[in-house]
Amino acid sequence: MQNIKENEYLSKLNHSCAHLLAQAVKHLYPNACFWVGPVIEEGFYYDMDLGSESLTEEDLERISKEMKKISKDGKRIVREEITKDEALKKFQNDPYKIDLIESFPEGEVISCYTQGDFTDLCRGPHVESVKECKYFKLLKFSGSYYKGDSNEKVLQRVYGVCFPTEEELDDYLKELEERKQRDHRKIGKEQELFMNHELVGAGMPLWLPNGAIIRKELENYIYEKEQKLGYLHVYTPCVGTVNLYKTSGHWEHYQENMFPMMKVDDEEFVLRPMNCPHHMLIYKNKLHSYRDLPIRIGEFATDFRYEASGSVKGLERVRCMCQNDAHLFVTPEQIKEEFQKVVQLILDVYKDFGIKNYKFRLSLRDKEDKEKYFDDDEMWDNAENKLREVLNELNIDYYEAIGEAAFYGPKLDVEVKPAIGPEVTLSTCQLDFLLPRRFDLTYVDKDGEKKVPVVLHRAIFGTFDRFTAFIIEELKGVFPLWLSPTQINVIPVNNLYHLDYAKSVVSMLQNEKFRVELDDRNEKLSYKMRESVVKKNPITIILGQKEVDEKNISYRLYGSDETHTVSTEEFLEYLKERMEKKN
Ligand code: TSB
Ligand code: ZN
Repeated sequence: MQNIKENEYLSKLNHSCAHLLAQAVKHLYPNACFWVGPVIEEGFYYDMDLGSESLTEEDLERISKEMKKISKDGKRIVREEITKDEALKKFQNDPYKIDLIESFPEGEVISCYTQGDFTDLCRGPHVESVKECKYFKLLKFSGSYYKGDSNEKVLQRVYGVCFPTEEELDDYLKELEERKQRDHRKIGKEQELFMNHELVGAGMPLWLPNGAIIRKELENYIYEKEQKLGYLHVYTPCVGTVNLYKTSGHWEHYQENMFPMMKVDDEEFVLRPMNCPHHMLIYKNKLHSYRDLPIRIGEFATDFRYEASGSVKGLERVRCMCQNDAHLFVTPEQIKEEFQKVVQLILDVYKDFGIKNYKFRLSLRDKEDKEKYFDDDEMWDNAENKLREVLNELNIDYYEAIGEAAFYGPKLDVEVKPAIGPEVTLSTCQLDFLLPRRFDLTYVDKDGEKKVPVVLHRAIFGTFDRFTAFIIEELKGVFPLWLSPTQINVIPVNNLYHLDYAKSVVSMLQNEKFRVELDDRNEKLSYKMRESVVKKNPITIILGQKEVDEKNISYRLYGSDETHTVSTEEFLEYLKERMEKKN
């Protein structure tokens, strides 16, 4: 899917279609008032106040029909420039537009666009005539707060998309359907990977047994890799005192992302949003010489972050998450090599999972934003230049984004695209000159002088939550053997004659630590085989008289109708090979 905002004509077309939507709504709901109707990556939306009316699917149909009628009529879209006073007069019946107009600086020329009986305040540009907005689809509607503020009124937001040709619209709708099919929330429910419950709370998913198997395997996988790279894993509490987070600077710069403070006896605690402070204290627990560095402290650490209730999404954006976190304490001379190793680890992991579509983003501070970012221009310039230098030396292809840095330093983020919704950050590697200073960390250098180490914060999976969401979608719910909750499904052809042998095969495989299921229901063989495919079991074993007599195993692989018959030893050998080759 191309980004509509990045294509000039598509952008204009969708913007005009948003006006067309508003015009049709105005015909059907004469008292409707409108807030904003921008173009987004996948089309457009318009926020509107329909009084006490709330929309239904049928309403969308009706609105859509009206839009078609207006489009057919083919009125031209005409631009007009007016003064602020004229604008205030023109839109006097629409409090939302008045609010907008009042926010414009004095003396600014205001433009509006008219098509037939409808005029909208708008910067433009637009297509020439509503006729061009012929191939559109209203996709969905939702509630949205006026100005995005939860204390304000709830408006109705209608989403749509428009293309120049019917074919492009059809292609998009087909692709959208395909993406909905692999949405991790849908697959998560079908395969019983995770659930949510309002009594636990929004953004607090519960991992079900099948999901927990995947998570455990991911933990083992990355733990083994990190161990080989010299990481030392720790366990630390998922709370800290307010003072800990005051020391780190989170309290000052990150509080809006945190759960509120709670008092226990005389102490003030917070649920931690990050683990860096805990790891800093672990570093500080001992004296260090330059010979000890790098020290790499890793943890699968639970964090809590305040995310807006409207933005939480399955496992992808949660309020309780588990980071695959580590903090690397290094000397300035070691930054480049350690950074390179982290990038290499990210690339290795992506290769194992077949992740090919990703972008590196160099996330920098916003110099103007003194609230979000620690105020020390020299430190920031130094960190950003150093990171840029490292990335250039490592020949990494990246783009820069202002205002995306952590409050303590710039980051190299890896962005991926979920099935539905905007891009998210998966892996991250961050360069920090600040926190070691705030925690008074030191090491004794070659010359006997005490120096301050530099910290690299890094998370390869990001969080287990987000990574799992992503691979569910990437793999469309078809997990490789090593990750699959059920690895092998065993079906006896006839329970009367073949069940005993089937049971012996199951226990043999369980002894070899495979996750095996036995389907001994009194159902038809063809039915059970079909169901095994629906459940996306990587391997289905079918055992009949021939297998019983010859002590063989016949199996089918997911996605193939071919049956292979082998001895038990050969089968185990085959399994071993597939388990080792992660991808
Ligand atoms: C890497 N202190 C660093 C750490 O040492 C840190 O917390 N970085 S972070 O803020 O970028 O978070 C790490 C990763 O967590 C992100 O790259 C992202 O993949 C993941 N993440 C962030 N917010 C959420 C969320 N709400 N739900 C799921 N995963 C999230
Ligand atoms: Zn950190």
